[in-house]
Amino acid sequence: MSYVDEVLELVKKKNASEPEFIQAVTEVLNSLRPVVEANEELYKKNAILERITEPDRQFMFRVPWVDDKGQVQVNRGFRVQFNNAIGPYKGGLRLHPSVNLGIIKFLGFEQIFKNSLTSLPIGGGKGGSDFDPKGKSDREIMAFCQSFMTELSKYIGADVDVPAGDIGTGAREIGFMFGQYKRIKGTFEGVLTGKGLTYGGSLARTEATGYGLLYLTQELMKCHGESMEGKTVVVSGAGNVAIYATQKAQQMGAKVVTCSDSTGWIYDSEGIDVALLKEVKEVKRARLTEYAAARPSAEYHEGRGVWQIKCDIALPCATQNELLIDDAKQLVANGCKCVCEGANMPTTIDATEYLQQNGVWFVGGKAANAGGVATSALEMSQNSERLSWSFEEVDAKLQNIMVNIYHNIDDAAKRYGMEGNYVAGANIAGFEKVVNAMLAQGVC
Ligand code: NDP
Ligand code: 2IT
Repeated sequence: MSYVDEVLELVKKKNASEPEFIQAVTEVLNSLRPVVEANEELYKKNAILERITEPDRQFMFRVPWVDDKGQVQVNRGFRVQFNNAIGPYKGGLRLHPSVNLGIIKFLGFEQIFKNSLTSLPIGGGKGGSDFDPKGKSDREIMAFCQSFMTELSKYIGADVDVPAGDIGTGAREIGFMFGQYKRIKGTFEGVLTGKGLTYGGSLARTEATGYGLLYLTQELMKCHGESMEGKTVVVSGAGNVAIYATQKAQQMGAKVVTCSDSTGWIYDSEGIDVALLKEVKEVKRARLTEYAAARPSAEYHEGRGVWQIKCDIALPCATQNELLIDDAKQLVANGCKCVCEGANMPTTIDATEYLQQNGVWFVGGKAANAGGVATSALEMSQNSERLSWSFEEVDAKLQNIMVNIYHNIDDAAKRYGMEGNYVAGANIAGFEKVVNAMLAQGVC
């Protein structure tokens, strides 16, 4: 049995109740086969694959808080510190009722390779809770965030582990958590990113994941002799990533015709009105039915369905496993040329393979959505030097990072005879840097 297969078997056995984690590890290890085969003796002797698939440590803790009726509620909190070979642990905090250890581990594992691809010195981690922010008052959100940070503060720090936003965690939640960290520790430090602009946040961090996704997509199109101008784009999600992906795609001259949330989706023949979408989702925190009610060109549909709309480019920006094999078939049948992932692992393995086999240019989330965490690392740099850069300066750095990521993953795929396989290219390029650091640092 090959070393990759041995470790895959082991990971499946040891983590049998964590399907998303097994899915993420399977995708990465399968695509690393040529690199591992070229260095099999060295990697095996140093147990590189066993070490990279086992978190450095994982915390699980009780989060008690009092709701507006005076009732005590209890949630479960998580932080997985996966790998700090190239820098402090870095990765978001997800607040969603579906959160469990396996989901946080899959996200933390992916973060190792994504963070390495940014070219910045950040290791991989992730956290969150099964707390559901939907329908909660601001006071309830604050009560939860303060309790969550009371425990989390024991494990993080500006040079140790720097959390940020993810699903359900935006500027409001980061603000409450930062306040509690400061209160407990008595230090004002860049322990979280995605902070408000008045207390150490970076300009362009809010936009960074969506904008970065489009900078990479544009470079990919350009390298295939195409442009974004006049293209029809289908986006899923209606949160931070989806909103700013839509805005940047439109600035590039494309027409984005869909968005979706956890209950339904919108088809807007005139193109999504970003200002209205922001009002509905960021200000009112309401359902997409409100978007449809305010916009005559928009149709609202219950359930899922954006991938059935004809498009040139599809950008999944909601959550994991939201683009399935039948969706991939529909996209190919409709002539879609390009799929770039704004979300983490939104496309299942069989759907990914179908898209690749049918000539769709497919870039996975580790590369395509790395602009968010890259800009978080730029926020860390600004905090360290106690300065703030202009929007233009941060945005220019972000563009440069995303263009470089595209070329690095393209080159890595070519080096191993897999031209056009950007999934393999991203995993290989991300892995190479981390493995070199791990080998240099000895057994740890
Ligand atoms: P938000 O919470 O801002 O938005 C998430 C969106 O996806 C919402 O529209 C939400 O619907 C929808 N959604 C969430 N869960 C589900 C579900 N189980 N089924 C259907 N729809 C769902 O999160 P973000 O935009 O920040 O994150 C979106 C994705 O991008 C995630 O995969 C995240 O990990 C990834 N990502 C985020 C980065 C960031 O900087 N924020 C960076 C890199 C990746 P509803 O409105 O109903 O809740
Ligand atoms: O998935 C991700 O890369 C994020 N949620 C952003 C992490 C970060 O530290 O900015």
